[in-house]
Amino acid sequence: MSAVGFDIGNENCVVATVRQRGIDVLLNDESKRETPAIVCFGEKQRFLGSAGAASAMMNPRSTIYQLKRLIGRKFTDPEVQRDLRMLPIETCEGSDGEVLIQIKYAGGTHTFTPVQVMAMLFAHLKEITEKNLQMPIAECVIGVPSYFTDSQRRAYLNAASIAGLEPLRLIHDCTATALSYGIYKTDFSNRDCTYVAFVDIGHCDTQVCIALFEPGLMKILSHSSDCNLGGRDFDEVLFTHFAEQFKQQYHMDVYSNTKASMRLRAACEKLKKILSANAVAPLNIECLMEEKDVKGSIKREEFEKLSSDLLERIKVPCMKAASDAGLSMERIHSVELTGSGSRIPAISRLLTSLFGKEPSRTLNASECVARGCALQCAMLSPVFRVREYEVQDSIPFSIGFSCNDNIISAGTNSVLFPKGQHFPSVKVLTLHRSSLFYLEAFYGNADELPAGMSVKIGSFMIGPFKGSVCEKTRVKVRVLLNLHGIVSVDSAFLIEENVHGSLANEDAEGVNSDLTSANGLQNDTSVSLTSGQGNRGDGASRKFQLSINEKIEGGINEADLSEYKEREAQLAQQDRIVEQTKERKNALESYVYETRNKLLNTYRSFASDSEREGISRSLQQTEDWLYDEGDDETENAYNSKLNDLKKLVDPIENRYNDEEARSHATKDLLKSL
Ligand code: ATP
Ligand code: K
Ligand code: MG
Repeated sequence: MSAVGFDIGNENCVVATVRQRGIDVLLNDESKRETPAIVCFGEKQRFLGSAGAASAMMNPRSTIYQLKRLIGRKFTDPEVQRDLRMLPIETCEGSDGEVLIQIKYAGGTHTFTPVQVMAMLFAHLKEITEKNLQMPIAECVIGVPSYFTDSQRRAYLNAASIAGLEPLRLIHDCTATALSYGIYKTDFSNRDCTYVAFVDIGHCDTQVCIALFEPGLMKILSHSSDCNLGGRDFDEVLFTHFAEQFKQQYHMDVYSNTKASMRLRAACEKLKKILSANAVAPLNIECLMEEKDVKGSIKREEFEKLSSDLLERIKVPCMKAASDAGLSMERIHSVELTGSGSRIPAISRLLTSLFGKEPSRTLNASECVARGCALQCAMLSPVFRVREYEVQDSIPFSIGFSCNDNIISAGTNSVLFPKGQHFPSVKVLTLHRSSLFYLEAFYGNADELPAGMSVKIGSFMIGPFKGSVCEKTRVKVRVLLNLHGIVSVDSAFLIEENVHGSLANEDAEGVNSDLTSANGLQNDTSVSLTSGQGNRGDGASRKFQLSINEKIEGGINEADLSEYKEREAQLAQQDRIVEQTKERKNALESYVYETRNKLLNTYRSFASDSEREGISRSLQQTEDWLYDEGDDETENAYNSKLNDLKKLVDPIENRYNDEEARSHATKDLLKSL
């Protein structure tokens, strides 16, 4: 058994597993620890991960990257539109408002949702894992940004399920990082409590959390983020700078040319990385466009000046996280800086002045999320024994419920799950209803959400009520904020009062049970919901289970999901066939060359002149065929050509083998004499 963790970055994915001793990061097909989050559709097959990155330049219009930006979002979302302008792929709006990606592939135009494409990436990561571990896997933990909404989280789960994965948890990236930091830190035990800030600057986003470490416990006090601030924004600063410069210098409009833009962007990213270690960096691109070579250079100082607005913006989520945690900067014991986007030296300087202490780099900046995910997977999986360690995460957005436009409030809160609430969490609502009703779930504060995200989560139809219920009856609804940070209505019961049995205080409408934390889920004893339909036995009241129908914003129904699964299986099968065909073609090619060689050497004295001539002719014909109509044939065609050749060559090979065996036997015989 193995516990698996996936970090799905906008640019790079990392896979980690927990084995007997410690956590390993797995290598992909190219022996790299990071796998590009790229899906590329070639002429006949898909290229995933590293292979996708290698084919991207050749297939710019059928290469999908930055998937994290599109999944679970609406096509008309201004942020999505802004991202799509940077991607050279064809897209349109689906019937549910989702993004549809149109790809020319295998002789036709195919339409995929971001969920389907994410599933392809998941399937690829699953394959990397299975190759490494040499066994099938399904259970895993997947990292998600804390700013992901309900629909984005559900989209990840759907993608995972299409890929045959069973996530035990979607865990916030920063929480995973904090876990991989905290579980090995024992020097905390001496203090009462220690506050640590985690700052992750990735490719497209910046995430911050403040964690409290106590012996055996880690509590996330706050999450904050800027989902539009990452390494790619620094690339864009350089891109704009040089595009402008080249306009003046070479009179070329890079923006007008897709390939030139892609190449300049890639060159700017390289330049930025060079500037992290050097005071000045050169830029040279041959034949950028209109057959012109371009040259330029930039100093680190100038780059920092150009990116001063971006740098300033990093402070915002840091200050917000501290203030949401109710902490002044002095009370934060240390700052852990992660994410490869954080390697720009100016970022460390900025954080040093903000927090009043230099950020540490105790953790492996690019692997800590995946490691934390793998650890969490081991902790959740019953087959692993991991040190007792409690993880308490908190939600970054308030979640409310309403019924017939009346907001259901919990105590002084107008929301059911206030921001900062620990989860998983269960709330039991008591409502008085006489017929079918709807509960609406929504984000309680639009300002907390990333710009452009809808506050709607979904609606839950409760009922119909069986038989005739004339008077308003008590209905108990269990609302769950689960381990993935997804809300749902877990169960609903109609409570039929026995006139004498009911307790006055239970008659009030409202939230009459608030069971928080992971343990709370098991300790939910105040309402016994396990007994199901029927008599409760004590004569006080009877409960009847009501059916629940959920309609989730941007959700996928079962029929579509199984269609996507089937489609993914077909595509995977198609890829396998293409790979096998390539392999058979190679086998035939090498057989031709090897045999030709052997005829001149080892087989020479075992074939007659006419045999040699005949075989040579066949070899030549096969070679010509391979270059001509046989260049693109089926697996069977290659196999049958190979068999035809073997029929001619085998008699000679047999003679040769017999002779070899005879001479060995003679030698052995001589030796034994
Ligand atoms: P995200 O977390 O936003 O989804 P990700 O996890 O894929 O994305 P990372 O792999 O953490 O992102 O970081 C990728 C970013 O780090 C890229 O923008 C890359 O240019 C940048 N980067 C990598 N090395 C350096 C370096 N030496 N100096 C500056 N930036 C770097
Ligand atoms: K990553
Ligand atoms: Mg990341």
